[in-house]
Amino acid sequence: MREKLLHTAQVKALIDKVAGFDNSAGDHRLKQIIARVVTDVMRTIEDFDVSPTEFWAAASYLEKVGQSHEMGLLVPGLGIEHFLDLRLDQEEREAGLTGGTPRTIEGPLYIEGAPLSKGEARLDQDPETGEVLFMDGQVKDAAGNPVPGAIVDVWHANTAGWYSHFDPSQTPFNLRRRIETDADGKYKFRSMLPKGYGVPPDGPTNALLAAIGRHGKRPAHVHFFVSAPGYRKLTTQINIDGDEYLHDDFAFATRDELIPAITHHTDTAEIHARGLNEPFATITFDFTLHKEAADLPKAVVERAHAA
Ligand code: MBD
Ligand code: FE
Repeated sequence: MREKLLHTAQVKALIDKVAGFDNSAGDHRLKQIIARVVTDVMRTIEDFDVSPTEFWAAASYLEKVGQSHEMGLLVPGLGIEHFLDLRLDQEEREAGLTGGTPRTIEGPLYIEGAPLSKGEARLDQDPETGEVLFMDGQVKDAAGNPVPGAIVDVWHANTAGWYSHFDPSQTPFNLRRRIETDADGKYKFRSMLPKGYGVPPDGPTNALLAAIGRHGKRPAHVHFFVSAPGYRKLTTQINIDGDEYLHDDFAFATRDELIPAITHHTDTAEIHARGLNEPFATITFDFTLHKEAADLPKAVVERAHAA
């Protein structure tokens, strides 16, 4: 068998220099991480006999992911954003924190600064054909007490599966709102049932997924940040039950506790009572927040947002 170059003194010395271990400047933890990542890349090259041509194809692939602003798609598509959630869950469990509404990934399509209103909001401001959705619920603490003054920051796709800001055909902040819970911790909104999302078919994320026999589809979902002073910020989503991709999400965000019952109302009197002429849907979903405490991992994830 051919000798593994990675095990030679020559390559070990190379990696030490690459990571800056031969100097005392810089950050030690970063040096360790760089050494690990570079070693793992070299190991992959060696174990799979990756040719230089193949390696440069991978390098230019990553360049294209960046140029296409698709890092936010590749990361969830490779399961890494979900893995980061699993690690936070694990750290919380180890600190004795259990229960509450499960977190799930933020995804790449949040925009800061959506219009803020008290108690209720209407999210759809652009004309759409589809099913009207009324969603309501309560923000509670772990003991079941209401949390008034919580901010429910909600965003979702339109009936074609596109998000405002990223889709130039929508007006700013369409389907994006912040709702402050009322004295009973309650929120409610009217919107349009979203359609599932698919990564751009001609983009680099889809190219990789297709090359490994996968798709880039997400089931229809609604995103939330729920926050209140003294509580841990919750990043989560609910799924629209019945979607064909419910348990086949390319971003691995579906969690059993995040699939609320959806009721489709077809009764004419009910429809008219809502001021509508077509059947509509309702979802009730409560959010349970944990109190902030020492020795817990940071619940707020800092990341760059489009603006
Ligand atoms: C989305 O709407 C989304 O939520 C994720 C995680 C990835 C791509 C599009
Ligand atoms: Fe999304």
